[in-house]
Amino acid sequence: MTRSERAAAEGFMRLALAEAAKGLGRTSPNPAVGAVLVKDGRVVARGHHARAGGPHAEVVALRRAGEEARGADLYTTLEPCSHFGKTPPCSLALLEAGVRRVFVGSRDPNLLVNGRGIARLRRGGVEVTAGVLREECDALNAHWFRYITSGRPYVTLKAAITLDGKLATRDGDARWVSGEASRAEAHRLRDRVDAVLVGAGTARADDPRLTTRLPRGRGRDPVRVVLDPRLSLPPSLKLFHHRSKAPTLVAHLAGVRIPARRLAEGVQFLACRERRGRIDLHDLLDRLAARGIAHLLVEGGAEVHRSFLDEGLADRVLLFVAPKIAGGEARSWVAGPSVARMADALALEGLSVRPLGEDLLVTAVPVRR
Ligand code: AOF
Ligand code: ZN
Repeated sequence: MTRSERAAAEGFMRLALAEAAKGLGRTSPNPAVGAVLVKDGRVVARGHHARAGGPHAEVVALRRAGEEARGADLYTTLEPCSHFGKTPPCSLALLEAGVRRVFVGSRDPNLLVNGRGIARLRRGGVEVTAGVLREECDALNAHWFRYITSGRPYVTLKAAITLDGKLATRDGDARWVSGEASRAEAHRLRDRVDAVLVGAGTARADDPRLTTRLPRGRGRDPVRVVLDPRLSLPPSLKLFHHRSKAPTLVAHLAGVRIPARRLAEGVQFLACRERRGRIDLHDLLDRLAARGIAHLLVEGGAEVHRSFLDEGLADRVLLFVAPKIAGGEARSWVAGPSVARMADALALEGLSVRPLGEDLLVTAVPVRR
C-alpha cells in the first residue's frame, strides 16, 4: 500500500471503529465489532454488532448494501469469522456477496476463527489487508481479548481520589472527591462494562445504586455485584431494592445459609469458594465469566482494590484525581500494609493522563510479575 492508500484505509477504519463503539457494553460475551462497505471512495453501508446472538457487523452492512456490495471494499474492526456459531460464517457471506477487498483491524484470537477467516477469504480470491489501525481496534475490545483467551473477565479498578491518594476524609466523607465531569465519565464507564462490583464496606457506607445515570435517560445498567461473604449486609440497601433491568448478584461464601426471606427480594446469590477466610476472587471471576461477563468494573473500596491487585487480577487502573489534599490518616485507595522498600512497590506501566474538568484521569496497567 502507498502512503496515501494507507491513510484512506485508516480513514474508513476509523468509521468502522465508531460503528463498533455503538455496541460496547451490549454485545458480551461477544466482541464489539463495526464494519463499513465502500465503493468508488463512497460509504455505501455501515453496520455494527448490536447483541450476542444477533447478526455480525459484516452481515448487517451487507444486508444494508444489498446489490451495492458487489465489487465493494469492506473495512471491519475484527477479522471476519469462519465458523458456524449462532450465525453462519461472515467470510462466506462476503464471498457470496462478491466483495472485492477486505481491510481488517484486529485478528480474531477466538480459537474457532484465529486466522481462518482471513485464509478463507484469500482462498476465495479476495484481497485482504490485515492490521489496519490494529492498536485502536485491539484497544476497543481489550476486555474481550482477555475474556476469550483466558476465560475470565477483564478487570478495571476505578477510584476517585485526592492528590494525596485518599478516597475520603478521616470521617469517611467522600461527597464529592471528583468533579462533575469525572462523575459523568464514571457513568459512561458503567454504561460500557458488563458488571460493576463493590465490597461490603462500600455497600454499607455509601449505599450506592450502581446504576448508569446519563443525560436524557440514555445508557444501560450493568449487572451489579456485591461481595457479602457472610450475608451480613442489611436488606434495606438500595442495591437490593432499587429497580433496574440488571440483576444484583450477591457473592457470598459457600456454606453460609441464605435466609428464606432474602430469596424473595429478587436478588441472585452466588456461592463462592473460600480462600483465607475471604471470597476466592479467582472462583468469583470464573463464575462471572460463565454468566457472559467479559468486563468487570471494580469500584472499591480500598480492601477490594488491594485484593484484586494482590491476586494479580487487575488488568487496568483508572483513577480520577481531584486537586484536593485530605491529609493525615484519611484512607488511601489501596488498603493493607505498605511495602518496606520502594523497590518492592507494585509497579504499573503504560501510564496515560488526560484532563477531565478540573480533575485528571490517570490510566495505568499493573506490571505482571
Ligand atoms: C460477533 N460479532 O460482528 C463478529 C464476531 O456465536 P456467534 O456466531 O455470534 O459467533 C461469535 C464469534 O464470532 C465471536 O467470538 C468472534 O470470534 C466472531 N466474530 N462476533 O459477535 C461480530 N464479527
Ligand atoms: Zn461473523
